[in-house]
Amino acid sequence: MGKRSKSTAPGHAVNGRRGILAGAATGVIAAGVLFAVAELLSAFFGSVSSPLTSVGSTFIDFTPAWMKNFAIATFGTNDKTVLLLSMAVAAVVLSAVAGVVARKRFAAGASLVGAFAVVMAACIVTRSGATVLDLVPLLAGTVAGLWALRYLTRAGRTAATAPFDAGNSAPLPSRRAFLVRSALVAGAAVVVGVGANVLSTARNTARQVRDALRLPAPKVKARDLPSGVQAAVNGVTPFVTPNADFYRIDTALVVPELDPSQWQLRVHGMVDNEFTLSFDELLAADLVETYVTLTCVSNVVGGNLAGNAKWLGYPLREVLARAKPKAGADMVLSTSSDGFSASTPLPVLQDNRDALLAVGMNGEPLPLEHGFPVRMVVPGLYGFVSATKWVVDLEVTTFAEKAGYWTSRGWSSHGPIKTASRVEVPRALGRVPAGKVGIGGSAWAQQRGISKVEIQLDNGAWQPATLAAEASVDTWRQWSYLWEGATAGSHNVRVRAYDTDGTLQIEKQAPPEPDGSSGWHSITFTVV
Ligand SMILES: Nc1nc2c(c(=O)[nH]1)N[C@H]1C(S)=C(S)[C@@H](COP(=O)(O)O)O[C@H]1N2
Ligand SMILES: [Mo]
Repeated sequence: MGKRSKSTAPGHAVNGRRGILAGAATGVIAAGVLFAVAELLSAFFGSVSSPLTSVGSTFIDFTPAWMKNFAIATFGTNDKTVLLLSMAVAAVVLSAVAGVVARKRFAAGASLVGAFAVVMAACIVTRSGATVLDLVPLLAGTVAGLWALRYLTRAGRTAATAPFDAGNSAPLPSRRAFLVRSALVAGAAVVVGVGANVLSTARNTARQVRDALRLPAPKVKARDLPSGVQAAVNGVTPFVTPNADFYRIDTALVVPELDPSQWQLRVHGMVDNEFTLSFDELLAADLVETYVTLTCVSNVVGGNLAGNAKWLGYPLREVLARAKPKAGADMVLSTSSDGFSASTPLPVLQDNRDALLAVGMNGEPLPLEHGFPVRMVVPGLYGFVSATKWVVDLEVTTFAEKAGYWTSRGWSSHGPIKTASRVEVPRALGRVPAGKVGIGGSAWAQQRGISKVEIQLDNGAWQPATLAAEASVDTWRQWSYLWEGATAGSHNVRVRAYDTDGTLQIEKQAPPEPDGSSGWHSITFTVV
């Protein structure tokens, strides 16, 4: 440092602290150009052609189970935001390195960018449904990024080799030129990036078609909810979860945008009669409406990865009856447009439960995030083995032959829902006034139903809670308990449920992996 004024060879100045900063900025701006151009073009080629989307999705697919569990446990349904932020940090660091290297040896820096592009290309072409054409946006982006890298690296070198003006802190013309050029290129990247965003929103025909779609009336309407399904305690979860509040769990970094007029369901595999179903055919069939509580296997004890909705759809039993499964088949592998898959036991889809190819949720077409235009809903099974959103393919096969997405990542192949119960009021660590304290929550044992819920106050005797009305064995059931003489201080409440077979919910604490958490939920609150 401080030797800059003596340096004559450009190499020295190029490596100074300022040089590194300028190189890093050059690299980051060039990456911005690369991604902005690629995103703009990907609005025309489809979302797999977006390097950001495909790299992120590939990362999600290769995330080890423990990391996925950690992400969901720590960030819940914000896990994708955290992934995007981490990717942004990684992109900034890698592009800064490329920029610094390019400043010293342009060919080396450019090769680094090329190497990153090759990795991104590999992520793109290996996505489900991708073709070589999907490489066009990345290719164009890389050319633009390399141009920006060269343009700014040259400007930066000229600035660095200009004589250092020790007495004057104002930038010399060549330094100012570098700053101006950097700002111009960065500004252009931002404008193109924003344009890409606007364009892809405008071109989202799926959303427009969805908003204009009117679903047919069901052939079999859902039974009216009995009065009293909602427990008489303020603050208990709404019995029917509004679509906007319904938990969302999936591997899709970008929500698939399927146009119903292009949608087809291919039914094939070990069947006598393969066929494809169009969306119009599906809507013309005899649709059924039913309330089902969906539950995620990643839900921890007391967690909120569960929701209850009124679904409208076509019974999968009918789809399979038409396909005529061959003897020996024991599983249906359902696959989404973005390559997720779930293994559902064949008998479950053939018995008389309301397993649906769903098109409606709470009286509306499915929201895009919940699988528009068609998803599966299967009462009694966790979502990861049954609830495929954006479903496009049903293959009748065997568990011996095929495995679903999460099964090949350390989770179980079958996923019956375990009996669960939770305290929702009072809130954990909440404060409530002394006197009468309302306690309440939800319990579920889909397909079996809840027959009894008990609570335990401050490790005392287990006491029966009051059960709210039951809508069906496939929906959650609320419970409440009025604690009359609550005294000031810290208290603890535990809950446990029995299904209609009389089987008590498992007491042993277990984490979600591999087949769902277990344990009795317990919270602490303060009476003031
Ligand atoms: N295409 C697709 N479908 C999917 C998933 C997914 O990652 N991709 N996740 C499943 C899981 S693990 C669950 S719990 C449910 C969640 O459905 P929801 O997001 O509508 O609540 O969707 C299932 N269907
Ligand atoms: Mo899940």
